[in-house]
Amino acid sequence: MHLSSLLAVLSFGGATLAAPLVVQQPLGDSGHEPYTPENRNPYDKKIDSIGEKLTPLPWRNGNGATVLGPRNRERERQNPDLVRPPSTDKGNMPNMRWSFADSHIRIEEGGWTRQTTIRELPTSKELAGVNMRLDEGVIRELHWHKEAEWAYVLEGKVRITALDTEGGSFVDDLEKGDLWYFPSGHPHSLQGLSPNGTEFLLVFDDGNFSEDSTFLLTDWLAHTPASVLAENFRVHPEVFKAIPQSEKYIFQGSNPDSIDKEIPDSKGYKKSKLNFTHKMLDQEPVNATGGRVRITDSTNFPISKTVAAAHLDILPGAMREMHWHPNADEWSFFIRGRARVTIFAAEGTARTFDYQAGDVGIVPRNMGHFIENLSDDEPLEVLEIFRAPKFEDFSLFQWLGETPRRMVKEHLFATDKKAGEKFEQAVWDAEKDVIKDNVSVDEYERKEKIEL
Ligand SMILES: *[C@@H]1O[C@H](CO)[C@@H](O)[C@H](O)[C@H]1NC(C)=O
Ligand SMILES: *[C@@H]1O[C@H](CO)[C@@H](O)[C@H](O)[C@H]1NC(C)=O
Ligand SMILES: *[C@@H]1O[C@H](CO)[C@@H](O)[C@H](O)[C@H]1NC(C)=O
Ligand SMILES: *[C@@H]1O[C@H](CO)[C@@H](O)[C@H](O)[C@H]1NC(C)=O
Ligand SMILES: *[C@@H]1O[C@H](CO)[C@@H](O)[C@H](O)[C@H]1NC(C)=O
Ligand SMILES: CC(=O)N[C@H]1CO[C@H](CO)[C@@H](O)[C@@H]1O
Repeated sequence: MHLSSLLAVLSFGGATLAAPLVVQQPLGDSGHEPYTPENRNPYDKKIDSIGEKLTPLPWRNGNGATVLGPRNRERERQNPDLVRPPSTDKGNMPNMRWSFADSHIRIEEGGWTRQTTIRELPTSKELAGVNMRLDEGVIRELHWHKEAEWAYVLEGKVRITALDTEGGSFVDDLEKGDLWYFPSGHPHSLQGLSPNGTEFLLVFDDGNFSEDSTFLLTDWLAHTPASVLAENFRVHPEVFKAIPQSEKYIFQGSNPDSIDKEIPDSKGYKKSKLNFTHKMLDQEPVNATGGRVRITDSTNFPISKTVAAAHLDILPGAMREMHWHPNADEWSFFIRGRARVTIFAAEGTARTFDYQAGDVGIVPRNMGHFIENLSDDEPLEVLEIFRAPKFEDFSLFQWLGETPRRMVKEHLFATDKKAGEKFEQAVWDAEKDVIKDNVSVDEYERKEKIEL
């Protein structure tokens, strides 16, 4: 815990939220040759092996040895805290990291898809993720599935269509930073729009979901006798002689017209009373000293009853404070930057993982953790996603700050009264500092001439 951390108690949607971002102490002097027998790193400070172009070696405070056998230097560089874990890491913990770069890609006409499910990452139990790209005009065909679908648009523009249980129709065009949510079983379609189509992250509320086993319009019709189709639609069976013999799944379509021109003009057409979409990045952020947080759950996106999410911009030099989530496993998706995360699993067990753009991270519910910026120049952008109606977390800082001070000191500083006083002081100062520093996002943008 960095004692210079700052705490802000901010209000969001009526609930009190401890500011999850805190300013970190600068990266200490790990030396220019951190992976040598001579190097000492008593505080386990992080090392950006990618930024500093270092290949990690398992030397730690004089212990360890070189690697003689076969090596994958790229992977070692991506995982500096697996090759040389902090000395505080202990015990067994299942894997909590997966890169979409390691997922099989299904290539189709004008698009592709790849998934991270319980099969790729066994700890991905509550949620499964799919990364999909649809070029201009390309359609992910009309379909449904038993899982609810939540999505975040990563790039480009996409048109979605859906039907609700009262026969109400929904059509909307979305762009980067927008969300959609289709409740379980609701039929829908997706289409990439001009000029370059779209790419998005889909999240399903079951880790065992498979993007290959959804219910598709073409698949159903191809497996229904033509006589039944004729009876159902009251036309001659000949009408169906040219329909696809198997599923289309993803295919090139024509560019759609505006929504107004495309919706059916029949008397039976009904507009849905529900809103399946939400503009997450247009939300007013909660400003913390080290970044910004946007939380979207069923309180501000009512249809999203089973998925809650937080979008975090963590500035270079900042960290998402030590915390845990009481109501669901965390399924994180890293959009940009690099991060170090240590997960504490009780019974003296802790393990550190490193993440970068395109990675998925899991933190099982209730396990303590933090997210540190591991990059010198790039801000960190992360989505934290949960199978829950509401975003909930507990802040270690807030807990200790709001517990009687004697109690805290007797736990941590019984043998060092001076340190106990310093700790107490840090808490006081932190509360004052927050007000001074709460515009640091703007200052950062002005100074660096970048927009987050
Ligand atoms: C679309 O893609 C082309 C080719 O990759 C690129 O040159 C162009 O800038 C893109 N347009 C937009 C609006 O992103
Ligand atoms: C996942 O689904 C498959 C196919 O439906 C099933 O065989 C398997 O047992 C399921 N696995 C888990 C962990 O639920
Ligand atoms: C849905 O809600 C969003 C606000 O997040 C709004 O911008 C959008 O216009 C709404 N869409 C429809 C079709 O009502
Ligand atoms: C957060 O900061 C942005 C500018 O960076 C500002 O527009 C917004 O009003 C602030 N939000 C709050 C809740 O103070
Ligand atoms: C930031 O500071 C200003 C001025 O001190 C204050 O009015 C505002 O409420 C603060 N915003 C937050 C999100 O703490
Ligand atoms: C520990 C830390 O703060 N790491 C880096 C995050 O980004 C800042 C700003 O660029 C760097 O100075 C830090 O070294």
